[in-house]
Amino acid sequence: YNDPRCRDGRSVVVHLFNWKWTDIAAECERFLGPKGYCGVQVSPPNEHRIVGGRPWWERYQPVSYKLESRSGNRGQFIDMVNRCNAVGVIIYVDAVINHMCGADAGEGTGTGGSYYNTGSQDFSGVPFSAFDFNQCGCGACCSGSCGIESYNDANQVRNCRLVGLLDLALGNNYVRGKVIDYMKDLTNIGVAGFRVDAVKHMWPGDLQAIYGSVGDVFYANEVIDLGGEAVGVGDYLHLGRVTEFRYCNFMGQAFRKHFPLRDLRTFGSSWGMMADGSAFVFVDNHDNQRGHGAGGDIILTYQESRIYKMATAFALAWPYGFARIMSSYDFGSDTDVGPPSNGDEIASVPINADDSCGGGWICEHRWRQIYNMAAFRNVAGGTGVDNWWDNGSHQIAFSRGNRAFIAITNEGNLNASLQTGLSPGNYCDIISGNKNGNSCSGKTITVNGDGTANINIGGGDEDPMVAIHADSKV
Ligand code: AAO
Repeated sequence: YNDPRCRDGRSVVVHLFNWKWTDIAAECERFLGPKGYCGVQVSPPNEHRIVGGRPWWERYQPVSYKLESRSGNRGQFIDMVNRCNAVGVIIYVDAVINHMCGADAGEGTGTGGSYYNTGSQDFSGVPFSAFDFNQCGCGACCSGSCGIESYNDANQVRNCRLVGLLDLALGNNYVRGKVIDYMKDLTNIGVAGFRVDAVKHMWPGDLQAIYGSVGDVFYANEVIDLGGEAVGVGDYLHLGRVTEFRYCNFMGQAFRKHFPLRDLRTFGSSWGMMADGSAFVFVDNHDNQRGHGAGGDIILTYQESRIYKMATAFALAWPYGFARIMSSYDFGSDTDVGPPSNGDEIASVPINADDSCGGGWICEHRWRQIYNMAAFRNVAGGTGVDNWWDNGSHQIAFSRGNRAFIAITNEGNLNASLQTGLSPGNYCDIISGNKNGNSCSGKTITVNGDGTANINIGGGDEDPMVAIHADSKV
């Protein structure tokens, strides 16, 4: 369950949040495959509720397991999986299996035309009825409001309604069977794994039974654990990788200078995070970039692009966890607003001549400093950290074995002769430019016969860091 199943030494996945299937298929072929990305996490592909104003979060309110969502239909989904797989890019599905739509939804029709009625708890497209949900009034859920009133009560967390969403009784064989059928349908199509939503709100035993039937694919379990609650990541470590939300906070604290970068020398499980082989890591996700879920102001996002690129470069250079890049659309300060659209239809992502995106799509994964660092992570492979250097404060440098080297300053100019671990030669700095054949559009760094190089970075540079690796030799 923990193996991400990346192909050809690839190591980084991208969350193409709310993209259409047709656009993702094209993006695999024209960009993700060529740049060496491992895969894509896609938004929930199942039929969902249609909420007025089309907020992004309507995708987290299932109405059935038909593959008919705002991102496209079943045929488009299958075509996307096939075309991405064909260029070595795998697909993970965001599986929303803890609940159906909000109890407040009433009667309606989902994106695939299925009728639902939350009063009678009927979901005709599955079908589910009231027997298939945890009921309140101290049946399964024992809280006055039917909702989760206390995160210190594991029964409430798992049996009551997360933000009012009708809570599926996953202990019930019929319900499990429907969920298993949905997930198997996806793996049969060629999906390589799942990001499983709201895992904290499901019993480990229920998930074990479901994953056991779905089979041996990749599972990234979403559990927000910053400590101090009845349910934590430790309950799920046998079920695949688990989201490490402390990582987001540490990255925010480090690059906002709440502590010196020097301290990152030991960054990893000794910081109270889970073991390297269990961790699913990211600088921000679709919730905490907009103040949903846990995090708050400490989280770094595209909206503070300079330190966001610095934190992402460190994250991709540092050998801890399996890494995901967030690819956003601009939401300004509206934390509910859905993706760029033409009416109900999600807009296609226009690509500019400089590889960036237009039309309100941010496409962090297309920022040179980020996609080149994804390649850096591939080149570094399984090597460890060597040649650590720091100035005692906010300047650091290290190599990954003899494969790759990075230096970052988050305060002042960095001018030093540093050991890079690399073989002698000229290297293209992949932060300031791209290598094209034997030329480099950015800075060139010379590694001397003894592996040292003069590193000069201005504290006020657009990107105050340099990175070179075995494949960036010019
Ligand atoms: C929408 C509306 C609701 C409405 C509902 C039903 O916004 O007003 O009641 O529909 O009609 C997303 C949106 C929701 C949306 C939902 C359904 O974020 O706003 O509700 O779709 O459309 C918890 C869960 C975690 C979850 C997170 C958002 O544990 O699993 O809430 N994330 C996933 C998805 C997310 C999605 C859902 C689940 C639902 O990624 O996009 O919701 O499918 C604590 C707990 C966390 C808890 C947070 C927030 O965190 O630890 O477990 O996350 O609270 O409730 C400090 C603490 C930290 C704490 C935090 C916040 O930082 O250290 O632990 O404060 O209190």
